[in-house]
Amino acid sequence: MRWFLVSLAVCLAGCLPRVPKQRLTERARIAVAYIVDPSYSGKPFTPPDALKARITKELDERNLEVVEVPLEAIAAQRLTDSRFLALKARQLDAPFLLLVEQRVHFFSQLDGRYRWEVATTLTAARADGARASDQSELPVILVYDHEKEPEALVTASSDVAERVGLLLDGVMAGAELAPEAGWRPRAIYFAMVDRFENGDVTNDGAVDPADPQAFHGGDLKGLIDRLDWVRSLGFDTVWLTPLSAMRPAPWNGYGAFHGYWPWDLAALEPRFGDELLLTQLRSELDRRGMKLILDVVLNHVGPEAPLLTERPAWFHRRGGITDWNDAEQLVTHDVHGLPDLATESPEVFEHLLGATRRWLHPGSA
Ligand SMILES: [Ca+2]
Ligand SMILES: [Ca+2]
Repeated sequence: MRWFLVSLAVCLAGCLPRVPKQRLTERARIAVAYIVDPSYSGKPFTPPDALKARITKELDERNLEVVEVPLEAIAAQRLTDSRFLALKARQLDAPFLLLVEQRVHFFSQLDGRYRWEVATTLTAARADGARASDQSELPVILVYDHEKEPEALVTASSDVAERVGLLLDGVMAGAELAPEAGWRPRAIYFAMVDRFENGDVTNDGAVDPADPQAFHGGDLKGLIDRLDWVRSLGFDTVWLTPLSAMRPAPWNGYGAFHGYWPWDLAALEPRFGDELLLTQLRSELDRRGMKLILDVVLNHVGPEAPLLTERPAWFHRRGGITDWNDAEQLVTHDVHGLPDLATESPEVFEHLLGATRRWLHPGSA
């Protein structure tokens, strides 16, 4: 999952407007609200003063004076949109608004050092104008075991503050921002391919619709046949369960039909059709102005997948997760017995990236 988030951050960073650094001729107020959401459990909190001070400096350089809105004003809201509206409702004649939402994840331990990630969503606007936003995932390396979320936030503060500056430059210059102008799904239809529609019985293999753990025969042809119906419900985007070749048989009594037990990440599941059909699905969606989201499993392989014997060193092999409050176990141990890939290994990373890129251009070598 990680490389996907990184590529998302890179994309959105690229979307930040390229405008010169701005400075107001007359000092103006900016209402700022901060919130750090807990990664596992607990209540939202505010970031350390050092991070706030770094952002205040960045805004001050643009002649913006920070008026901080207390956490309580937005803490009851869970979504960016509603938090921003709550901030707007509280702003005191400030012509500019800024919402800073963060989340800190423990990622892994590397050579005695601790790797964290600081995820930040920034939303800014003139009080009377359109919103602009920026999302980033910043990796942070900490040295000591006792260093936790606050230290990770402080370490990331310069990068976060610089992104605040760039975002505000765009808002102050009135630049049209790509993320707002770009595509956003209106509604996403999530289809479990094996269970959605059997459009071609010749690819079924062994199926038993009476057995909830067996394959039921759904495929890409069935999806294509039903696209008009999906669109008629108001959906403009289809999200499919993983299409890669999957474990062919149940395991411990549980069926493999869902696709989250990959067998060969780069190959299309033959029960679903072939790559020509996937390309056809893509063009049929295009024709209807719809988008496709593919689901790719990067954390593990299916039980007893060929990769386990082909590349034994690519797996953590630390046993199952026994403590769901242990952040390191959550990342490096087997979830429900699924062999956990050592995604921090460059070789594994390249394998996952290469296999995933294949899905962007089906039919290519
Ligand atoms: Ca079928
Ligand atoms: Ca893992």
